[in-house]
Amino acid sequence: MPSKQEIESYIAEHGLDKSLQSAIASMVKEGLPDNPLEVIAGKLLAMAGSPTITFSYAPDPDKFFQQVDKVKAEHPDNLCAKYLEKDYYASLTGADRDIFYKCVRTGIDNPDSGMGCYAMTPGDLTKFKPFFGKVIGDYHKSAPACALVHVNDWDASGVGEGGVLDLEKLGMTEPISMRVRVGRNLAAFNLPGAMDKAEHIKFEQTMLPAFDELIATAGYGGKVYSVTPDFGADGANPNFIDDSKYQELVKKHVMFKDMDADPYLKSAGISSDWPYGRGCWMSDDEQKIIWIGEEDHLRIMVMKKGFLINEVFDELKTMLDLVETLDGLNFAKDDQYGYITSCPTNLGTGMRASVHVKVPNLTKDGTDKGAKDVAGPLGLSVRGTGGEHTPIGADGTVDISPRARLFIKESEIVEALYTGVDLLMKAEAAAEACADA
Ligand code: ADP
Ligand code: CIR
Repeated sequence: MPSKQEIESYIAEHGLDKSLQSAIASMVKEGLPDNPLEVIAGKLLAMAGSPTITFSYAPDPDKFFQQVDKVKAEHPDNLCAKYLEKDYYASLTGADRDIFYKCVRTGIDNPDSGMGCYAMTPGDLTKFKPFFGKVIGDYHKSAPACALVHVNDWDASGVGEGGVLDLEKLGMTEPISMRVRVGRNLAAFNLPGAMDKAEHIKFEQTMLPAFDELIATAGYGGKVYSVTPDFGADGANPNFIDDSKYQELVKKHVMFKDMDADPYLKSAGISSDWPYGRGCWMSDDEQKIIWIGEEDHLRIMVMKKGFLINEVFDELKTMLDLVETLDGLNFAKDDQYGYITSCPTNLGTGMRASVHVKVPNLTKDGTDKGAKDVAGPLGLSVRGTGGEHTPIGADGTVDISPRARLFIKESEIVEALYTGVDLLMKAEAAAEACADA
């Protein structure tokens, strides 16, 4: 351990302000621990060159489980709280407990969470399987002991009529907005919750040559839009856009919204260092988009207005095949759960296939409740027109998508969207007939 004198001379040389600032900045990022003074002292000691002293960030089991038990009792639908076990938590030590705490903290900070946890590194699902296995099995199959193995399968030749999913055939008269996205993460990086500012910047820089290749590819082109203020020691960000351009892209559903405003992401550290390492690439035709630095390293999507859902699906598959060949992009996969995503809800396919559909009669009260009552039993999620946790459109437009992502084929997801739209439109027509009667 360094002597008091060594610490004092370190502070004299580097400035107390700078040392404390760094310790406090990390607390602002991570949230206030139970033992702030110890953590600050630990950081000062570490800065003074002591590699041996580390203070655990995670709270001790008795203290933590006072909170966990309260959430367990009051929010039985919170899967994180449901499967958190004191003995297991206590069995973890050192860095493992710290990482595990980071994974589960959001579900306890936000008792109304449905899932309540995120992986911090690609290996967490395996390392903390006694917890994640149950949460994943329960969410995806209502079976905490579920041992199914995910299989990816994009062959949609057998869905609809010869692979065609035509919304006009369901009586849709106006083209609607369709979007299919997949979440992907690079095996070589921490997942977003554990990335620091330097890693966010490094990740963005890693993506730039890959984007250059896309831009040079016929049928893609386009450009990169980034909200990263600068590349730190590497200087200016050539793709930086100002706030008004960012807002314009959010309005067009091209860029994602301010992650820092999402309490679930915030307490998981996923929005940390916002807006560093955040941006997107969009093709010339404005239909192909890749987000960087949101809840997953990459969200790869195709979005356009029309009637043919299979077209969006096929175009995404073609783009994904190309992206997978790009240098340096090795996607993280799990032997049991397929593609690894931060949130266990997205595992497997990482796919959300959605349409914006107008259901004014099911949303007469101005909320999504009526639409959810109908959509829920059909296995469909209802979101607002700005995405998750946003309100529905003033004209009764909602975002609907199949809830399933894991232990299901990609082709089954788009098929489920098509049949789901059909059933929802029928329920909307019935609600209209009821209102007219
Ligand atoms: P994700 O779909 O990646 O899980 P969100 O639900 O937050 O995340 O949606 C992200 C953005 O995509 C939001 O701007 C949302 O309105 C937009 N979006 C989703 N589906 C569609 C769609 N079918 N048409 C237009 N925009 C969509
Ligand atoms: C929850 O547990 O309710 C939030 N963390 C949101 C989970 C689902 N959505 C998501 O990951 N995009």
